[in-house]
Amino acid sequence: MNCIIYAVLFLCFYANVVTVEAEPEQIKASSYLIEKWKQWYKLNDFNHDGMLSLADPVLFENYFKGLDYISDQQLKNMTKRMDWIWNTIVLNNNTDISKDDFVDMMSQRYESDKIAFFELVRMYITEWCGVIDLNKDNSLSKSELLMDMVAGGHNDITKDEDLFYSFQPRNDQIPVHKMITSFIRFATEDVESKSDIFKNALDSGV
Ligand SMILES: [Ca+2]
Ligand SMILES: [Ca+2]
Repeated sequence: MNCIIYAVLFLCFYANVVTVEAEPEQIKASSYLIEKWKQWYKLNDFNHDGMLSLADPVLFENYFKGLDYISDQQLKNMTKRMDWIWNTIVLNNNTDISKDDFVDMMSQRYESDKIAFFELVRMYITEWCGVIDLNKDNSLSKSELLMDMVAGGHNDITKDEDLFYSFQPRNDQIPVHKMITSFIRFATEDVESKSDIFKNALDSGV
């Protein structure tokens, strides 16, 4: 009888050891995701100098400063959001970042905490929509999206319009929530067979 008790205790102990020592599943970023992060980098390189730096959002903001119908308050709001996006998410408080370092940073964020990474991407695109949605109606009109693209150095209007229509807008408007879910898919989805509006647009050379 004692032997059986000892055997049971041993098995319980062994099971605990195995449980404690089991390695947590390592989530590695797929080559498909890394390829998309490189496209994300290029998307943000507004001045096309091959680096991401504060010069990129400055160029973006200067485009809007030249427009008569953008109020001082709108510019102030834009600058505040852009500063946060760049310093917190894109540059991670560096003055500039290379493509390789950007990909390494995203990989490290993704692999250390996938849920936190999803949240980071959600905050990124939500803030972006706050920048683009100039009239704050929670929708992006064609002119709002096109201004955003041109201000960001993506000057091929035909391709920018293709991007707009790929969202299948209703009444010529893209709901902000659709933009947010589409970008989250782009920056976090590693299943290649899933449709991806941003990936398709960037593949076409937007
Ligand atoms: Ca740049
Ligand atoms: Ca709007």
